[in-house]
Amino acid sequence: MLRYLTAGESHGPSLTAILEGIPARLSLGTKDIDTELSRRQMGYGRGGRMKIEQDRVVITAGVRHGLTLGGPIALAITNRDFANWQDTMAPEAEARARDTRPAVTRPRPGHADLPGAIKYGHRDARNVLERASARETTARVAVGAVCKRLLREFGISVLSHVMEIGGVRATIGDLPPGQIGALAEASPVRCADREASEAMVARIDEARKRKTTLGGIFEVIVEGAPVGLGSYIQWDQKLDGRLARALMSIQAIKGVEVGLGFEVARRFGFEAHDEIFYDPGRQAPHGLKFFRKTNYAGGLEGGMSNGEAILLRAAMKPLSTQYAPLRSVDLETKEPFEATVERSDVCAVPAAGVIGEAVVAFEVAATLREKFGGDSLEEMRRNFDAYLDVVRDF
Ligand code: EPS
Repeated sequence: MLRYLTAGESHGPSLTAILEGIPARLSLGTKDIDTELSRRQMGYGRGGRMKIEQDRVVITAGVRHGLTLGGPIALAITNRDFANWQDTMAPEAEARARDTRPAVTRPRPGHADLPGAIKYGHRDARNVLERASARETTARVAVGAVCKRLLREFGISVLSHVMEIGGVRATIGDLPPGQIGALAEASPVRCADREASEAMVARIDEARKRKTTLGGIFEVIVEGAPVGLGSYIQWDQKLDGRLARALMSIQAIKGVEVGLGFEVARRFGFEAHDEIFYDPGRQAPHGLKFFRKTNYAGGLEGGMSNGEAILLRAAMKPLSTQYAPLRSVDLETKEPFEATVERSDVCAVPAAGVIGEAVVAFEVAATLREKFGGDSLEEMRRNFDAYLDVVRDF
């Protein structure tokens, strides 16, 4: 079983993740992870914090001489900003007397502040927001990077691109996923449509001027997944359900679509399903001779991968921390208030796409581990190859 946990506060000393279930003998270096961490930090619309942080991983367990050992892998990423928050975030009781930052008693609409403070009995919403913060996604991207490394061994790749920011929509057309990915990497908002990219940047500038924030939509594409990951057998084994939960669990995500998504509800049945064809000479990397000419299902049927590309989209709300805040009520005085200025990002949709890749990579890797098992990479590969032989001859 592949599983992970993260720990860490936004302005605490560091973020930590433990990932268990990666087979032994997978080649893994800090570079594999750092590349993904820096991709998450880019994107037009980020705030001042990203100038402080230069996320780098330290692998503290599970890897020796560049190869995984088969035990839990522990990953740590230092928060450079902690240097400015030591007394505020120190674990020691004595530090409280030295902390000059006032308690956070003004909950932001849309943030975890109010329900979190009531639920955990905190009078200072800092005790909530530090963990609820999207800074936590750094640890998830580190985990996702290891999963991507494993997926690559089996010819599976995961990429993302931004489709919409603040109502500005990209037109992508029928480009192959690899090209969409490459164009997105070259765009300041990770959008494959150059014109839309520029309009998105202008929209972000407008939002900054208006002291507000913007959300948007990104798409994650998984290429090369073999047919049969996930299962229809039980509700919690359905890959589409697991992917939707994973994406929805990213901070600020409010909607997830698979394939056609909500559009499928507006069509007749004959325009909603992907007809099945067979070509005995087909040279698919995963061996499947059956294929589709459309991909309305987004590569998922009956909770299983069907051999086509997996297509997922997620909608992100505008960030709740704003320079011109919405109306709220002070937790202590119960008085209404309107203004507190907080450092914040204007738009984090480009980063959210990278995080989407990470959580999707984890779920796909988890189903791959479930299906093919193996304690070492070699054993896992033998099981995988034996299955592909069956798929090829089916
Ligand atoms: C965040 C608020 C901002 C963001 C942060 C998420 O941080 P700060 O309060 O320190 O200015 O920059 O995102 C990150 C630090 C990150 O690494 O993505 C929040 O409240 O969620």
